[in-house]
Amino acid sequence: MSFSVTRRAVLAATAALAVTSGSAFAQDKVQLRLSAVNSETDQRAVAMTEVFGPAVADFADFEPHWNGTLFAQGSELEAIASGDLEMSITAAQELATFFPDWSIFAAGYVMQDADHQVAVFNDPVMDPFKQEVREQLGVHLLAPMYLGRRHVNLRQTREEIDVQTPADLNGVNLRMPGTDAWQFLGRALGANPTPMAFSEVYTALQTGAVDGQDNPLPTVVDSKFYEVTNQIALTSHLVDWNFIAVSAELFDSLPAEQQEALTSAAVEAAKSGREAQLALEEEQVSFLREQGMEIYEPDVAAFREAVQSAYLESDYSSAWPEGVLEAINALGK
Ligand code: KDO
Repeated sequence: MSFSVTRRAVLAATAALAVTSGSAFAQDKVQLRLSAVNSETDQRAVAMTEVFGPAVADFADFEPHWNGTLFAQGSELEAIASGDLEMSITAAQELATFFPDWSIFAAGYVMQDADHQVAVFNDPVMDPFKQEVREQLGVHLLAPMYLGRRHVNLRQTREEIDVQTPADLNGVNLRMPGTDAWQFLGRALGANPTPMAFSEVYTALQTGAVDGQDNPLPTVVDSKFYEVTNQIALTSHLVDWNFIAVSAELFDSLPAEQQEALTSAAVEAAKSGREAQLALEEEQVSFLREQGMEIYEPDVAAFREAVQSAYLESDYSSAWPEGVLEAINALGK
């Protein structure tokens, strides 16, 4: 039996095959390279890998690069702006180098806790801040990531330095991240801040190049800073947060349903990471004490008073738009 197969029939069969097999005819997936300096075991990395990546897998290839292996700390935003990177986990302190008014979100003793961060990020008060980042830097902020309560972590024993008030940090060489906003916070705490990339902190503590550093307990554990330090004064001087950031140009190129899927994936990942980080903060005081760390409460009121006064008397607060600090405070407890 002979039969002629028309060209139309072949094309129809091929198209049907492509649709069912999702092969070459399917839309190419968008590439999402993310660069961040935290480790792959940090809760932010776990959340992005286990929650965000799978949630966008239908239309995006999520490609995380941890430990600063793709871009150095603080260079990610410019990489996104120049089109060399699609995503990062950025910080208010990094955004403040481009937009001074962002320093309000990096100021000591302003953000109160994880819920406060979510409330502020989703409140209209934040809209002008997000808009200037989007319009002037080409970066779209998807969700806030809880990093945790930053404390003063020193090589010295409590017998050598008992941290009760900022006066006790006089002369202490405290590593702080590199931007001006971080250095100001180190001085407001009473210390001599040393700018240094996160990747160099362990060795600097080990060699005594610095006396201490400030990070949340989960970072002290994840980066094993407890191996090279002896005490933590629970100053809680900054309830720190990061932001899941994506190229605005890339985001705008996606169809609406993919924009919604990307946003909800980031929100869900941030929620997952926040809950994990809060649980770690609860349980790690005892873990760190088991490692021999002296952990204690200083005179937090004295630190709060000194730090808040330093900001209010500084050029930083003069860059804060009228009424924003009050609006942020009103969203807290
Ligand atoms: C740090 O360098 O101390 C810091 O905590 C600053 C944060 O903004 C963030 O970059 C963090 O490092 C890294 O994600 C490593 O935890």
